[in-house]
Amino acid sequence: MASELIQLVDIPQRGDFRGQLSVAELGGALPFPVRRVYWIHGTKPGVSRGFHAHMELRQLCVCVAGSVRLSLFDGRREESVILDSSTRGLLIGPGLWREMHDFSPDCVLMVFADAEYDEADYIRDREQFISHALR
Ligand code: T46
Repeated sequence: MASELIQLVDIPQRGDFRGQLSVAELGGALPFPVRRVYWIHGTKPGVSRGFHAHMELRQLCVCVAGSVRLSLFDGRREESVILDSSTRGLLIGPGLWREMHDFSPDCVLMVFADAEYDEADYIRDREQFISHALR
């Protein structure tokens, strides 16, 4: 599935008779050098996360176990996608409000980011984000 907001990239697969092996390599699935990797797991039932945008950060989100619904909003349009495969990742560029919903109990969402953690890069107020996005 492709749209302006939802950018999915295929993760190269190197599995064989022993099982699966997925590779996220610069110049392949990763269009940016990775400076940080984090993963979200053990999410409590009914909990949603995100509710912010980034001013500069670029990320690739890969759901390596279970499933999660990710929605993106650019200030005008909102689209969502279910991530439930370690063979595809969602690229999230700057200037997009993101929310994560419907985590399965076994969900492990791995995120590759192009910068270290910086709280100053976050916009956590939705109205402020909309003003920023529609400037
Ligand atoms: C994003 C979505 C997809 C750190 O100290 N270092 C880190 O690298 C991260 C990611 C978070 N934190 C701290 C900041 C908060 O005190 O961990 C706490 C939880 O972070 P937050 O509430 O921002 O988590 P999510 O799941 O709402 O959002 C995260 C990322 O922060 C964000 O960049 O795009 O996942």
